Amino acid sequence: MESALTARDRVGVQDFVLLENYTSEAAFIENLRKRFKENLIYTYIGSVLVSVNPYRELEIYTKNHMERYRGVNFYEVSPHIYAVADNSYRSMRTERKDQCILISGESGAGKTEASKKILQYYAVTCPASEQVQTVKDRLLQSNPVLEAFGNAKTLRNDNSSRFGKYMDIQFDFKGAPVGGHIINYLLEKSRVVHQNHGERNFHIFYQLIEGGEEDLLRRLGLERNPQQYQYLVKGNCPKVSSINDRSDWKVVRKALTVIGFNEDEELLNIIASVLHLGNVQYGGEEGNASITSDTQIKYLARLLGVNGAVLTEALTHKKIIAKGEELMSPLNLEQASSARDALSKAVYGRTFTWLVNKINQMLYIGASVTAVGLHVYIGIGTLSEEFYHPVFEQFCINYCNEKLQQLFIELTLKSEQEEYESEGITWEPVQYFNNKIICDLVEEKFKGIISILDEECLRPGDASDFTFLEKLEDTVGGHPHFVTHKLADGKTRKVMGRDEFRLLHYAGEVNYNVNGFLDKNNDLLFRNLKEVMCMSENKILTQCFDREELSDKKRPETAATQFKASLAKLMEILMSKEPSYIRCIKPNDSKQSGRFDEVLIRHQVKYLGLMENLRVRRAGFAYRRRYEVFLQRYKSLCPDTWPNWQGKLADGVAILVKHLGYKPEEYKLGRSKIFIRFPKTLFATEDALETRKHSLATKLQAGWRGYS
Ligand code: AOV
Repeated sequence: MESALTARDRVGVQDFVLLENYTSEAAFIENLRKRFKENLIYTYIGSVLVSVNPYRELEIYTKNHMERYRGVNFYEVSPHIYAVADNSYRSMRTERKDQCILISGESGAGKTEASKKILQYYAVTCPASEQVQTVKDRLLQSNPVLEAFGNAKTLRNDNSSRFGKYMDIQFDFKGAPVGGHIINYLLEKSRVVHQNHGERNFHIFYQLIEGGEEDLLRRLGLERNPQQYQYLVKGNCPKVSSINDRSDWKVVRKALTVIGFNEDEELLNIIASVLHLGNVQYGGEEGNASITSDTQIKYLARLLGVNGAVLTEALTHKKIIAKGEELMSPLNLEQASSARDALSKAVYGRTFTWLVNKINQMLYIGASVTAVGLHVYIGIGTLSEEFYHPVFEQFCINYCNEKLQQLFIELTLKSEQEEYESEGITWEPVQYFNNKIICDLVEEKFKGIISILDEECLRPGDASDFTFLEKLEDTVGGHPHFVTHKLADGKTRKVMGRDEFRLLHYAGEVNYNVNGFLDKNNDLLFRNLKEVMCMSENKILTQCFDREELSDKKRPETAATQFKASLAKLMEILMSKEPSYIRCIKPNDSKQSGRFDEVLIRHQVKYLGLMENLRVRRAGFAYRRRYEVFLQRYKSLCPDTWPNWQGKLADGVAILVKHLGYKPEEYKLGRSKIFIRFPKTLFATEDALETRKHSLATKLQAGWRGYS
């Protein structure tokens, strides 16, 4: 039989708080490595679940596993995502408090899979009625639809979500799911018109082309060859071995039916229109773009339900108002191409939001039956700098991560403090890095980076990405977390480009290139293109492009400001819930099972703030357990508590630990829990238990009865 000591040596500890040297990053990584080698992908930091993507199917998600985690205490069984799911569900039911599960990690680390596992767990284990079954089915089926429209193959992940997702499930008083709601954040619209080498556009385009029935494609004017479409050839990657577009198409069609869609035709018209738009080519004089062939326009007019001539004019001209008069000014080739691309992005982006709203309508059963909710927030995968030139989108994502980190530390500290207080144990303050300073740098009114960006976007005249950078230097130049190529003594920092600024994020430094910041933040669609879309007869587009937009004199909010507002709302929601966390780690960049790339992992441990989290959790006590659980496990080690302790639980534990020789500085007794300061104390007790079991087994074999 393997002793507790050798088992620990082999598989590491299942909770990082039990690491002897808890401040050592090397020890942390070593523990992850040991467990990963044994296919133990889950480890706790207290109540936080750390998960390492195994890149292989593990036999740990069966119905039996679900049963094993149902209703058991967090620490009684080995760490698992089902334990987190079950724990949140039970807290929601017993404490009647909204719960949320926050899943974060970089692209490809396993966030989406984790959320699916949680949904599956609830789908199988929660009680159901016929009505509930419909909600369950719709909830499950919303995934393939959202993935088809919002996911794409990137270099890092063949099925990468290109948007942030917040999903909540409502339960009735019996604990059955009765409704749901999804909020989407920051869809990467630029992917519609451009993909990096080795990447693809959103899955739905390829699914339609590969899987669409012959007569459907004929109606849409599409050919069964993705290489024919300008918007699909940029990444030079039409096929991916792990993806079967044809069968995925069938899954999506079926899912749309289950969800209860009846706008399939309009939706597919829009998808086809985007492909046709991409093939609109311009020729003509430099300053005077014209469309070379009207084939696409004919299809576009029909599919979008707009007038072809008006659309053609809007794709080649810009409406300007001079001295109260409307004039059509011709666009040059570059302007015309970017107007076309802006239209494609707007059409796709708004359709995506429409789709999410539509799914929400289908998931909405009626507020009256709602008792409490369970919320799952899936963060946006961080992109690594090696592959992407950090630009505007990256800036927004990192800002989001910065806010989530702030929330995470605050809430972890808060819950630690609350537990100490409720247990009547003195709280010992913990030193930690507060990243509020960086959040402020980005979002502060008037002098934060977003405010300065908006100011430049609104300023008529010569405003450009460079003037934005200059203004940044003037305003936040001296900030300790902001750097540009300019040095204080007027010299130049050689390692940085003149079009870059660097932010010192809590997770590390990132250089952002300012090119495109103003355009992307403005996210403008020429007025005449908007007008055309407002006249569309496509049932979906009439809901996406509202005529009121045209009469609205006020400028629409910029992209960064909208994002800031939606983040603020999200933080508010999350703050009001009981949080659980899942931190996902990607073990290597080649999507291989069994490969543990230490450099990559160390980087993630850092930016997920795991060491900081462990420090906060370990600041006082490494281990805590409810009295009954502690007594149940170790009562056999003391003749006074064996076989059953009849008195008060706290007294039993006090007698037990005295018998075990615990020194006063090693532990504290709270109202309902014992707190143990060092892992070694607990390990000694575990080893004693193992020895006792071993000797008992030997004695039993020899026919012995009684205590010893
Ligand atoms: P992500 O959500 O974190 O990336 P995914 O959940 O899509 O990452 O995971 C990427 C791939 O890793 C999946 O397609 C699976 O092949 C594999 N994988 C992840 N978790 C598991 C698991 N528990 N068991 C087996 N395989 C797994 V992104 O959406 O790019 O940020 O935006």
